[in-house]
Amino acid sequence: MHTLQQQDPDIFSLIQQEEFRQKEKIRLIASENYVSKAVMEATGSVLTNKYSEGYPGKRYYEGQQFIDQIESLAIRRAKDLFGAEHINVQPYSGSPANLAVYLAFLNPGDTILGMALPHGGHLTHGAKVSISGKYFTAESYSLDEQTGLLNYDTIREKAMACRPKILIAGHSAYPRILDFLKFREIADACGALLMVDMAHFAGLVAGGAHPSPIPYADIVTTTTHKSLRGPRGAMIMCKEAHAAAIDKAVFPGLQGGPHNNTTAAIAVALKEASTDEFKNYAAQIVKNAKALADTLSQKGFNLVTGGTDNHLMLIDLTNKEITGKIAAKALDAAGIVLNYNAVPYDKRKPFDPSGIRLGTAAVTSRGFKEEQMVQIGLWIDAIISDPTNTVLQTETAAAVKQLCTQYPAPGLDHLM
Ligand code: DSN
Repeated sequence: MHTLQQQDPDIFSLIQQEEFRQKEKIRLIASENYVSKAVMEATGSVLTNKYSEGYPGKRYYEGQQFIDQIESLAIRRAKDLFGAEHINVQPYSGSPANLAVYLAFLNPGDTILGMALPHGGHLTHGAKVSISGKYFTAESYSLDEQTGLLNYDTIREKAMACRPKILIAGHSAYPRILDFLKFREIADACGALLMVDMAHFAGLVAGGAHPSPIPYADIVTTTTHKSLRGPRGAMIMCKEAHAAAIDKAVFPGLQGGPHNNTTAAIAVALKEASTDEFKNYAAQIVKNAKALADTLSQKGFNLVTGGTDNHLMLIDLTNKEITGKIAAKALDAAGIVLNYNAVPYDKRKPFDPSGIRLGTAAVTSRGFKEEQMVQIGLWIDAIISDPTNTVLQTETAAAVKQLCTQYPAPGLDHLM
């Protein structure tokens, strides 16, 4: 980035500091990852200069000779990988993707039913503060208070009572595998479309480490930058019968020109996700999550649902007599980055909740395995047991940095 360094040293310096932060810290934010250098190069390419409203072969501006091929390739690779009938790769990110689905099938005031935000759902699944909760009649289902698990009987009861037009499955903080067949049966019983938001676990689906929702759902949305390890973007997959409605909702319904640089980077990420190496990666994410979950359980941490089947875990810190925010800030100072998070039936407020959320997609990208997960679990325990010990935090941060040096993060090998 020599040109940037000369032209705008302020921004150059901040980007460089962020590069070192990502290189030297253990990043456990469940929605984050490290993309490859190839994905980054496509993201930073001249494709950012081009407008191309419309779809391949049917654009509103000329000069699409290469853009059409790039978008078609991204679509073909996504279809091959996920087996969906129709795929739109243009949504700017996960929230616009979900909104496009609502625009395609709902009128203002229509009912949607999704997982409650404090129980692990996403803002766009009908949270009152989001457009999805303001423009539509948003109903929600909760987790079982005893087990922290989805209870499909209560979801069915709720669905039959409120008769949503769209039933949403998917989450930002649920550590277990979803039963897509059960969701399908509930959607059929209440006459709803089934939408699955697989943003968090799309990489696991791609790598065969999580069941695919594609055979069951009418529509599947996903971001491309979480476990799928692509650029910040999104895709909508659907049955052919819904293709026209989805495409029209994305453009011209919700968006203007697609971000072609992102589309190209999605295509690159999809190529990477089609390899055996990625299958191993996806399997390792799950193994790493289990190893970390086991270590933390042994140290007396209260994992919501008792463990994990996917890439993430949610910990209720109430028994440790520390809030999620204090724990997250102490860990950050120790070089371990995660987010504080509400837990089901949390008695505290969302901005100062009782839990923390951890995910293993990013650390697995840098080659960490079970052994490193055990070490991370021990560090987390030590820091949370003594959250005001700044000496311990500084020492741990140095040890974290030392460990990270042995496992170079993808895309950051140019740093000394
Ligand atoms: N912000 C994302 C997450 O952290 O789960 C969801 O969009």
